[in-house]
Amino acid sequence: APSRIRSVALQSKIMSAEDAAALIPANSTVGMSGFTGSGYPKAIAPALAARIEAEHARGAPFRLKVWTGASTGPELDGALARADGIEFRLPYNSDPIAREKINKGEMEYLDMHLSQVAPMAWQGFLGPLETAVIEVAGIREDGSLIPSSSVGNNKTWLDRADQVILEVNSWQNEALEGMHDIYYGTALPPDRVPIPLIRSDDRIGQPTFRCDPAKVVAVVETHSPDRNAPFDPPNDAARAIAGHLLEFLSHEVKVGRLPASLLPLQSGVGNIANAVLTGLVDAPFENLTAFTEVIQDGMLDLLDSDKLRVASATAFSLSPDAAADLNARMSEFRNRIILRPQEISNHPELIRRLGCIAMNGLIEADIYGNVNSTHIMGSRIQNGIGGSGDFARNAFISVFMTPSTAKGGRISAIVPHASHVDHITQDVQVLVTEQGLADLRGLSPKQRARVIIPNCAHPDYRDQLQDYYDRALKGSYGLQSPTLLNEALSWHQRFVETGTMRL
Ligand code: 0RQ
Repeated sequence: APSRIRSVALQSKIMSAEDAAALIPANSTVGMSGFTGSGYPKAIAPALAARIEAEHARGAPFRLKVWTGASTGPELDGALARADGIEFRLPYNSDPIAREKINKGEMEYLDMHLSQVAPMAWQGFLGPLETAVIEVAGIREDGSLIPSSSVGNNKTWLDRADQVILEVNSWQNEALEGMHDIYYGTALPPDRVPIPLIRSDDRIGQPTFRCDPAKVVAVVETHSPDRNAPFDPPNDAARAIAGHLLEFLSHEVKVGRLPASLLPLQSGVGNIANAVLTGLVDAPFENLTAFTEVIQDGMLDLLDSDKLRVASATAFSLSPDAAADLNARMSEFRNRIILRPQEISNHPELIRRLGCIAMNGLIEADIYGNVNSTHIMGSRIQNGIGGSGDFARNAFISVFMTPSTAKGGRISAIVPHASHVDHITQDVQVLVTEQGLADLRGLSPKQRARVIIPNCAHPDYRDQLQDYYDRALKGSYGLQSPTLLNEALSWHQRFVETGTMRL
């Protein structure tokens, strides 16, 4: 008998990915595992895409509502989007083919706070969930499931779906068993109770998912790697941003506003966030903890250096090299990494109690510190808000960081008026670019503009911003947040028309 499937009852459900995909009803809702490029179903999703293409070829409608933890891999979002098999997608996407479909208006996309997906699925307004398709690292004798390299919303999909399809991936390390903490104490109001987690490394749940064996209609065996893109080595801008931020944190420790071991770190997706973690390896902080969403390469470096004591997250998000390294040394890291459901890893109650230091990337910020994390030129989705809102609003200190320009300098990341707002000024306390850092805490909008423009804007755009602000002080309807309504979005319009924001 296959060693990863220890439940005799479920061994009888083993079948091919094609046969399992055939069990998914046309035009239904599927809750898939997957968070960043880890733990998503790698055999059933492409088999499902092939089935959808065949159905479309004979003129039959077949488009699914696809729910996940966050982004997945090319075999899932890429294959299903290419087959035109997704009618509606939530809550986060970074796949280029799916992104293109969304931006062409061919796919509906609901971009949600990641902590809210599970409780909102339970509220019921998202509709029924016919099928859960979940990658696991193994099935125990009693039918309970050993989670894979991401937890995401799997607990909720398994509990809520009418039928369950399991993909048992033997590529995933067996030493993952025992690393997870699956908390079953959540309920909808009025029955909600406090979540008993006081420190990042508390374990409050169980190591496995429960799963009603009667709901399992298929078990598929795979041996396929997670797919995460490699990180770029930190460039000058990333190193400068990390430098400014580490200097700020040192200063906060010196003046007694942060303890010497800081507070639990949250670090977002992308190269800059990864570079900051790498920078922490050489910084003078010890005994760090992380209460975050994803464990990326820099987080493993920090664990390796013993600067980071423990990391709590919902998923790994590692480059292929780092994933191979982790797999080879999983038992070393086992007791220092805890993977939780995303409704716990990103829970506002816990983030506020722990006092996380949130560090996230952005698309653009305006001179008053409103942050756009999601939309290019106000209308094209990049990825989604992800967990940045969960953390930014509830953090002890909420930091946003970005290179000061994009697209070879043709776009300023600091603009007169954000073309879309994900994080309002109240949720943005520190803004960092390679030019410098703006500590916005306690500042009014006009005071914020006076530090953001000189500290954060690129020299090529600084005068242009200052000129806008000076004229807004004279021509604005009101002077709380001076705005020239007919000019506020003119930088974006200029880029759309001429390919640059420069005058
Ligand atoms: O485009 O890929 O075509 O080159 O956006 O930008 O500079 O590589 O930065 O990888 O850190 O991503 C906000 C997208 C930044 C990310 C965002 C273009 C740029 C490039 C990527 P190309 P960079 P990063 C918890 C936290 C929301 C979710 C989140 C993100 C591409 O951080 O998705 O925070 N955040 N989750 O050229 C036009 C601008 C631009 C721009 C950047 N102003 N105009 N294009 N780009 N700024 C973790 C999770 O939720 C999983």
